[in-house]
Amino acid sequence: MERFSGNPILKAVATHPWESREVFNAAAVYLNDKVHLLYRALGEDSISRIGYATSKDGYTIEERLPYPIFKPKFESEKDGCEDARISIVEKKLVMTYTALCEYNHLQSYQVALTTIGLDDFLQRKWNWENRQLPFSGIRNKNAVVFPERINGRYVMLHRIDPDLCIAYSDDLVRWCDIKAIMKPRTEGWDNWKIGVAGTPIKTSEGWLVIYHGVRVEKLYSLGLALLDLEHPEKVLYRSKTPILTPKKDYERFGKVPNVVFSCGNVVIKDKMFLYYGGADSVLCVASIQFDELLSMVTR
Ligand code: BMA
Repeated sequence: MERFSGNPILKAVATHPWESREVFNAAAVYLNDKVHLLYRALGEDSISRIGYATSKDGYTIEERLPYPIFKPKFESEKDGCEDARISIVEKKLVMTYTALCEYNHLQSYQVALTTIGLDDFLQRKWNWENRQLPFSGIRNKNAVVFPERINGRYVMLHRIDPDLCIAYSDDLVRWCDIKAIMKPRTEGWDNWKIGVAGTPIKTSEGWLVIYHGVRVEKLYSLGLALLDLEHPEKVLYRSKTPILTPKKDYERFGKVPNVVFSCGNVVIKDKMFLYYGGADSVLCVASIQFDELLSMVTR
């Protein structure tokens, strides 16, 4: 992966109380010739909200809204809406995120899901609908919905510690057939826990999935997997080495050191753009020719 020389592309804004401390981990979607980024923002009150920025070329931020476009509404997410991921599914945007709620300093988190119409999204009418907890009471996070139904059902990847899991639904409301499809390996870059990064990308060879792997020393890297097109539980390939691992100062030093963590990727023409948080403090981008990426999983 080639890091953008202008990284980080987004930093906290001291004069915006809701995003004055850290801005990182962004969902990304390419629509109407623009990358739309929905990033995690932390401010004075330590509550995560979602901010919004756009880029035409994938690297340069051309616009950034001064207010959050999504914030906690229910008790179950009162301490933060973290790590949005977005997919376009049947003319709707489906956003998954981590709902955080703390009781007596004990963190409880779970997957949450909401949708918004494409027109509303593009017109910046932030009418988020159907906000819900797909696995109410189950401690999990890192969820993303596939951009199309597979064998008639919606499919979601998510993480029940420490595995990358799958779930299916007929209506985006009730989810079933939950199972782990990838587990941490005993050695290497993903030996503690793993979770999906952004939306799976459909290719002729299978679903290309970028995922994060954590080493027991708390080093977060990103790697690749390929899932079967018709049976996404079947893992066809998994990288032995990461495609991105913390090296630059903005990845090694920050609120949580040694972290590259991604919630979003887009393909523009022949390039894949990977948006990632550096050390849970700033938002960065790296890119690669799509052919090259594909050749890594089909070699
Ligand atoms: C995960 C999430 C991410 C974060 C990562 C590294 O569990 O909380 O938002 O980037 O840990 O700290």
